[in-house]
Amino acid sequence: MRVLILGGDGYLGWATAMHLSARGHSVMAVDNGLRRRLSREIGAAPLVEVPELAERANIWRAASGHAVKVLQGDVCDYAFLSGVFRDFQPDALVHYAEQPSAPFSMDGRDRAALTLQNNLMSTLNVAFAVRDICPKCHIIKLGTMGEYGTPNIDIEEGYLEVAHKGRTHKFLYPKTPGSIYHLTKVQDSDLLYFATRIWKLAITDLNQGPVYGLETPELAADVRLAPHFNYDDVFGTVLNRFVVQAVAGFPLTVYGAGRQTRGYLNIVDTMQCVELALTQPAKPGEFRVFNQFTETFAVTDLAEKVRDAGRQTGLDVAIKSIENPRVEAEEHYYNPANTGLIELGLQPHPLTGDVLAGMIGYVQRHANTIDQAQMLPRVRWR
Ligand code: USQ
Repeated sequence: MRVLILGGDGYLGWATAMHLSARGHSVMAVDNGLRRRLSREIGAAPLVEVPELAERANIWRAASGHAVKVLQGDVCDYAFLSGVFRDFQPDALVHYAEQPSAPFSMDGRDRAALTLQNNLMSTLNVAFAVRDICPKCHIIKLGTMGEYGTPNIDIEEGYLEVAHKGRTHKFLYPKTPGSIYHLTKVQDSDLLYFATRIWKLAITDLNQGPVYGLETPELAADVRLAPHFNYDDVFGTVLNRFVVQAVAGFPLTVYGAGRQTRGYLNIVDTMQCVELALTQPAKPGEFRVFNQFTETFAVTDLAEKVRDAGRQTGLDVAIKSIENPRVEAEEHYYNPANTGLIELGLQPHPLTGDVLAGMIGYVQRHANTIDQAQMLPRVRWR
């Protein structure tokens, strides 16, 4: 298939580009460098500086023999995006081209506006480019489990059947997001649901939980192909942060009571899920939603797992609860469904001691680059 990856330079975008090209798809990765620019702006260098996208594509080609075409440009620029569609004629696209950080979106009016503008305009442009240029192109959009929030009932996959005054109707599951970033993901899901009802586009929404890890099989070819791995308070996700904190000898920063529970997955399972959605696409007019995670953990469960794995490798890891900079429930019911991707064939990689030991080992090899100033949270929700 001809697969367009929007946001192909990010933590997940580049790994996806290599993964799909290794499986024989013709892949084009598009990126405007927003993620690199924003992390530079807030002084959050990744653990390892990875080469620019075009250079990574050259390294990948030399190491594997597989080509990834690369284009620099902004998905919010419709003239640019429609040109890409006319030239490349994708059969499918994976839309990662969004500002992905909840704390960044809560850091004042301008960053909230950037998040809204970027995430909604990129999604609107994708919908129009598919409708007007490649109407058969299957859209795979990265959503988030955080769209649902933490309701006091079971979370279903995408939809909820509501009985009201003797009649029933199936609605998109009601959403209660907890940051401006998560709110934009609710809004772009709504926009794309609209595009399936009115224009009969074929769309899969992958409601993903926080991702951890960095060891994809492609990485073995050359260490410079590693994902863009941030561990700061804005772009780093919690487990990746805890592993770096453990190696740095910094107490693991559990926010508040630490019973906040989320659905997590290893980056290798993200690759599997995207590939399964690609090879078994949604139908025209279908807005198909999957909850993309493999296991649920409270923050304190993760901290304890990292502490135990650290001890096995001789690290003395402390855990410290600090004041929660976010507004979120710290004790709540959480029971989300996630059978859809399993039914398509997902084989989960659970969070084992070996997985954590692998992550700790990688971070230890780069421990000299760790910046202690990235450990404590700087952005407050209120
Ligand atoms: N947390 C801590 N200590 C830390 C960092 C985070 O206790 O040092 C807590 C947070 O308060 C939160 C949980 O860990 O309760 C998860 O935080 P996170 O920063 O790993 O994840 P989040 O901000 O929700 O966002 C990440 C990605 C986002 C994706 C989302 C999936 O950045 O792109 O959409 O995970 S989900 O969380 O399911 O919405």
